[in-house]
Amino acid sequence: MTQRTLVLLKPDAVRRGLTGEIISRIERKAGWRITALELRALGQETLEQHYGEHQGKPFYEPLVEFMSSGPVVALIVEGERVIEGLRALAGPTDPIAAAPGSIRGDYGVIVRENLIHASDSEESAEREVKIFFPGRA
Ligand code: RTP
Ligand code: MG
Repeated sequence: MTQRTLVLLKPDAVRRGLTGEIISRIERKAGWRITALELRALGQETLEQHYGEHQGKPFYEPLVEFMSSGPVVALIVEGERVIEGLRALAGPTDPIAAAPGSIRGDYGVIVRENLIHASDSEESAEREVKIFFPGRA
């Protein structure tokens, strides 16, 4: 099943110089292709759209502050079962609970600063692609 997903390399990944390492893990997966890639700063409006499901939760305000603390790298990745695959490559939200070998498990400690976002369903992927790459909707 060929799918596409929206990935963000979060400001901590950019600041720490880990984007090349993370992108190369994605590129090495057989048959997956990066079809869009951009370094960009995220404004409040974009973040409200992207993380709207979390509005009102205690971690929402610090999350938005963190996500606007520096540029992110936004990507579209396409390929076989890429939505589930990228969530597996990233690991669980809490990096301490993430297995070594996953991106969050190898590089993260803090729940908020967990390096990478990847869409969690086909519906989320289509919604998020529209937010970050409206020309590709
Ligand atoms: P994401 O949306 O960024 O791909 O991450 P996720 O699905 O694994 O986690 P989600 O529940 O959607 O949470 C979104 C992001 O909010 C931050 N977070 N902080 N308790 C906390 O401090 C807390 N919980 C979540 C993380 O950056 C998480 O990835
Ligand atoms: Mg999420």
